[in-house]
Amino acid sequence: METKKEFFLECYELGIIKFGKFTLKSGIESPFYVDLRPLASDPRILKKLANYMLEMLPLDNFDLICGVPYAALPMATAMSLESYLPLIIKRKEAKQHGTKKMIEGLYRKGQNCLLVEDVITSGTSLLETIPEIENEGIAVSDIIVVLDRQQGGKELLESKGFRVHTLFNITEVCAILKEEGKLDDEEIGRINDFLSGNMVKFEDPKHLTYEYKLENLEHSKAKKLLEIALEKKSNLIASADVLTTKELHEFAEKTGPHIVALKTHMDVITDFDYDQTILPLIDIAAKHNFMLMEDRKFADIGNTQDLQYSYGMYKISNWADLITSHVIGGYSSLDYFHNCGVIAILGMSSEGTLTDKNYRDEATKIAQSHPNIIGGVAQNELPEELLLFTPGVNMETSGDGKGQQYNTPDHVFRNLHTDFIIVGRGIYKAENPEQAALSYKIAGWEAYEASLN
Ligand code: BMP
Repeated sequence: METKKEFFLECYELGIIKFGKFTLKSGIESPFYVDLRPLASDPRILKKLANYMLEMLPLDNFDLICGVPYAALPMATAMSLESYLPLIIKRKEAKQHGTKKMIEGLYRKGQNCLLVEDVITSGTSLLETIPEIENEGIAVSDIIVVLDRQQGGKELLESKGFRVHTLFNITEVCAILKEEGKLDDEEIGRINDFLSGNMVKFEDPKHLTYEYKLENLEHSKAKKLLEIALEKKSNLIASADVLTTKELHEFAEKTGPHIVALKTHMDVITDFDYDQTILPLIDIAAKHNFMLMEDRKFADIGNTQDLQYSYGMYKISNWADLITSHVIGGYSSLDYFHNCGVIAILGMSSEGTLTDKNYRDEATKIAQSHPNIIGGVAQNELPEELLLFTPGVNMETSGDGKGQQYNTPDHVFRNLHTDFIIVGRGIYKAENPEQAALSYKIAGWEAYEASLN
């Protein structure tokens, strides 16, 4: 049988609680935000929710059931269907014409109504609702609430003589999420502070400098990348998604002075030839002091990745300083990437990507613990021991019509604390790619500097 904890985790997956910094209606800043409306969009969960709540109640005491509009309306309806308790509907505003009634449905004076609420905070909205029901001659003795934010509402209503039943409270929910590794101690501390009435301090973590990372990261490829960044005052990686060796070399020559790395998809080069394509590219990289990053996105078992990395016509291990790899094959699938820095694909920039929070969290754990991994490709902030590489950067447009989603350099430095921006079409499709590379280099560096303050 499913436990209450398992049921909560199912609900949580619908995105009903978010942690971070939220400004509430009252203007107060809260470390969490609750919105239970998504529960009504999953009929299976809504039905289970109704039964969990019904099990907690002395049902014989009630003649009617009523939800506080709007979020609790579907919950009360589901409870009515499961228990055969007749439903009445409380309006938010009285009808402008006709009966001007506040309560709709069939009821008689003197009946006892169970009130259903989604979230209880201070209790004031319930205290406003109850008299409107009582004015119709209906009694209210019990209130059932899905989630108690533990901000005094339950106690206030109990002090007025109501019985308040709660399915979950925030402390219990935090304990479950902590156990599941979905909340860390710092967040729990902030929530506890908030619940005990203290103003919560949200220190906006400052972006760590390249100097700091250079000192603290150990992998030689990470260090090299940071050294180049500081030397060139650039955090730009140009993505050379061109189709011929000639275009590749020209692009590398033009952008070379402004970039820290050139990212390639060698498998799209139509005339690829190891000696013709790779050897001159290595020289260009040395001349302009940038690293070579093969965006191979490995996604297989260790043995296959080992073969793909060193054999076949691309012989990636011979020349790539950096490679990208999914971590979907698990920790040990990454063991064979020697002599390069692995950048793990943690979150993708494309619309509808399956890299949801749960995937990203698990993938990030692997990235943090694997010595071959120096950072991640992601669209969210990463732990400080990982370098963050952000593609989906373009200053001209917000998408490409094929699912790519773009942000500006300013956005990704300010909000994601990215370390390196990856720009493809913004540069190689520009009229003057060299000039465009310089513009992205300047924009990226200015955004980095601004993010430090
Ligand atoms: P563009 O700036 O032209 O959209 O190119 C982005 C580059 O980054 C492409 O080479 C793409 O394969 C890569 N990329 C991405 O866009 N999003 C991701 O999540 C991961 C990527 O590697």
